[in-house]
Amino acid sequence: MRFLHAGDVHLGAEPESGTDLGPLRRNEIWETFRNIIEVCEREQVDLLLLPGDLFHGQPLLREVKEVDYLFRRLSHTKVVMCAGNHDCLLSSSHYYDVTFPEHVTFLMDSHADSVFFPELNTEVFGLSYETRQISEARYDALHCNKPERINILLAHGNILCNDKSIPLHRGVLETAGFDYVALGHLHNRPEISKRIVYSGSPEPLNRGETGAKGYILGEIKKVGTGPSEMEWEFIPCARREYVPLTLETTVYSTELSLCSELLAAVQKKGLQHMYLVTLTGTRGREVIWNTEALAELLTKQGANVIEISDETIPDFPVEKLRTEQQDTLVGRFIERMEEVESPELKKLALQYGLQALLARDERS
Ligand SMILES: [Mn+2]
Repeated sequence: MRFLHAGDVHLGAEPESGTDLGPLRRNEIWETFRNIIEVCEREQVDLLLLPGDLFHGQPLLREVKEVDYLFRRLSHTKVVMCAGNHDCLLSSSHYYDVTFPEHVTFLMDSHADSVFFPELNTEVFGLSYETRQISEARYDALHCNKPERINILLAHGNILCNDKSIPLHRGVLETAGFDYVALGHLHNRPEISKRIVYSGSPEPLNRGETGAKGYILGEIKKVGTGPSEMEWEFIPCARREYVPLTLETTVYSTELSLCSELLAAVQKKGLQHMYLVTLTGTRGREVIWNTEALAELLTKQGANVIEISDETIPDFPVEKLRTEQQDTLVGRFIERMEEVESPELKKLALQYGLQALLARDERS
């Protein structure tokens, strides 16, 4: 039985909203979902698992119709889905207004339910959120009592900590007899175990979601009632990633030199990605990096540099100051700082202290 697991698609979300990228990102999330459907069709995947938050919020009627249209393009794949906290089944939900085709099972009940596919010898369990916050551990009572079947659970919640979603307990899930637990809710794909898996979201939804994003493609084989054979892999599919980039500057750096260094790094990794740049190292004492102008300059050249944070420190000629200003406050300050044991602390204390003292000198 071959399956594709895609949690937290968040259709309708608009990451980077308010910028030129916003509308693009909104469309790209839809395109990625369409691609996932195409993968299922092309590879004749048996089961598509959507464990919640297919939509970012309450979907519009026309959006549910789009999803229905895409589902109808599947000639072989069975779909099992449930609603998560973002697209929870409020009584006014437009999920109720569209009848998905027969090969789609929406587990709409707010308590655990299941669907069995005899031709796949597979039973899929799950439930839907009826409200955004649920504190009841609704998955904990589940136990598979048909070990001859492939048993799968779709679960939407946080297994790492309590965040007002349905609490999930690793120990309980591990002993409940599931061959595979398809988790949704955490977008960054924390590794849990071989059979308890977060797919993460197929597109990054905010700047905290760095790195590759995609879905899980796997296969489960079961003979008899023993443990099943299973393998899966993570398939990256995001149109763009958030890529953190660190650039070390020196006293010789200029705005134009930084621009060309950053542009080269961006071109190497790919112009499509969205870059979160951190400047570290030192800078000339007279320099203040204009990070906004720098980002703008890079954007004009086709690089999506969406954030630059400046952690550089001004370069002071400490040794020179110490000998030349022995008898002044500056010299005495440098002497005293020699007593600081931690090198990190010493560096920062010197930086802030000299900045303050020398600025005072320059004013007088
Ligand atoms: Mn969620």
